[in-house]
Amino acid sequence: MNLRKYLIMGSQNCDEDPVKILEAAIDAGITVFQFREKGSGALTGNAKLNLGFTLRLICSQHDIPFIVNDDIDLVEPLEADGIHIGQDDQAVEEVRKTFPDKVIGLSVSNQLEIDASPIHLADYLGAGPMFHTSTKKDAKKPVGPELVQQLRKEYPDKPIVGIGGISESNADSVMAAGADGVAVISAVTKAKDINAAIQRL
Ligand code: TZP
Ligand code: MG
Repeated sequence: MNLRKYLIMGSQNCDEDPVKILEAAIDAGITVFQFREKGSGALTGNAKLNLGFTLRLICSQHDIPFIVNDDIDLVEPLEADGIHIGQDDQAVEEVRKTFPDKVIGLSVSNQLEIDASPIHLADYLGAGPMFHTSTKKDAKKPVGPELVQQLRKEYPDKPIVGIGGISESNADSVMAAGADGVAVISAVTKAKDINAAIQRL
């Protein structure tokens, strides 16, 4: 899976129609999409499922891998290609057992979490927050691209994306630290010109 330009988004991140934002982002060259309908203002129940279906269909039509965040229950109805889990979600071992063939992404924020995680069961790692972010209210302390560097040293072949506060002005430092890609929310959803923002990323 090409992790280079990884867009994460839910309706709560969008000031305009998420469908339009996803379509513009795909046209501009994102390589993977994560549906993260979560936090204040997020849809729930059928409204969440319906938006998921719509975004999933758009990804299918453009051959963009579709990952769901946390929501184990959405994996099957949305025929997701994978699931991204955090340290406080269901254990990676269980998720791997339930979905032997899906892509599993795992968030790690520090060395303690790295040491405590079954890294070998994850297909890729999300490392961060790299920088300060206002998007995730309960985000942990920014750790900088050094975390990517550390992971790259420990796991030379593991796909890694940096996440958190990444913009066109700092993405290069995350890539230089050894990341395979950058995962962004607001750099795309809040961009005045989505095409230009993704090109510059
Ligand atoms: N996990 C760690 S930071 C973060 C998530 C979901 C939010 C990233 O949002 P932004 O707008 O790219 O900083
Ligand atoms: Mg989570």
